[in-house]
Amino acid sequence: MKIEWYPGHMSKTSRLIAEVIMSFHVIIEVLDARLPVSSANPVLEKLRQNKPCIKVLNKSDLADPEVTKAWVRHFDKMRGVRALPFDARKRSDVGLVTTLCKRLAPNRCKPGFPLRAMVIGIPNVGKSTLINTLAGKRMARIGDRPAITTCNQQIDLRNGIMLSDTPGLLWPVMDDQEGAYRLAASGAIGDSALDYVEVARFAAEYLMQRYPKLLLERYKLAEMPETATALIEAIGHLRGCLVTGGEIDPHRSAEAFIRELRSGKIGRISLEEPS
Ligand SMILES: Nc1nc2c(ncn2[C@@H]2O[C@H](COP(=O)(O)OP(=O)(O)OP(=O)(O)O)[C@@H](O)[C@H]2O)c(=O)[nH]1
Ligand SMILES: [Mg+2]
Repeated sequence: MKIEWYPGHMSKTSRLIAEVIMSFHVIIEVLDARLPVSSANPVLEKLRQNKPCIKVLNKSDLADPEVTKAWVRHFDKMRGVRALPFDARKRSDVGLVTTLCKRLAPNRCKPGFPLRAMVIGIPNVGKSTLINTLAGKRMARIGDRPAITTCNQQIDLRNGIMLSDTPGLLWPVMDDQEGAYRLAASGAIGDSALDYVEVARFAAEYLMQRYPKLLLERYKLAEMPETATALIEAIGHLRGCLVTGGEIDPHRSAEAFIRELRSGKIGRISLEEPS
């Protein structure tokens, strides 16, 4: 099944961002640390042009730490880009973002000259969480499913910085379907646009190759099943995902596996690495 998800509010958001982006001084692009390339929106990259940009590698608490280090080295080679591994829920991490914003727009943050920063990124990546942590209180609605924020919201941090929260944005045509499957595995795509069995098979194949030990430990397997389908069946059996008659329910098994992957229960996993 081809994955494509572009609900109506996204095309409206895309137009709105295009209209106002030039009035911002810094762009804070929130990426998923587990898939920093697949979670980078090519439309936003184009709209941003040469605006100073902080790439926040969020949810790094769920990603493989060695791979995240390699991504930071990769991004820091790019001109005008600073990458920060991040956990947006942690207050201790957020000071770095404000310091970096001020460094990137040194003539702002003065009385009458607020620094305007726009927080952009794909759905469910943690934009509103980052804003709430920066503000020190719950200003933006958050939730563990995509498309929680559906319109722009301005938040005054009261330290000379004005932030704009934006709805998660994907792009109309997803040519890179491997990337789309990574996005689906991470939780950025709405349930209506994906087949859990296929996404679970895709993720299982990758994990069997790259993180076999974590799978064997989590599911207490003596040896790795030969195929991704057999692995998901074994997980379904273990989690009691059965239909009447005692057969394994493939859909519930796939969902159970994806839920555990997304929440980090299998371990710290990155779904892509710098080539
Ligand atoms: N483990 C982990 N979870 C996070 C982190 N940041 C955010 N989350 C969780 O990710 C989920 C989505 O967070 P939101 O802040 O609503 O994401 P968003 O990017 O604003 O999503 P949309 O408004 O739908 O585009 C919530 O359940 C957060 O608690 C993080 O750094 N680590
Ligand atoms: Mg949001």
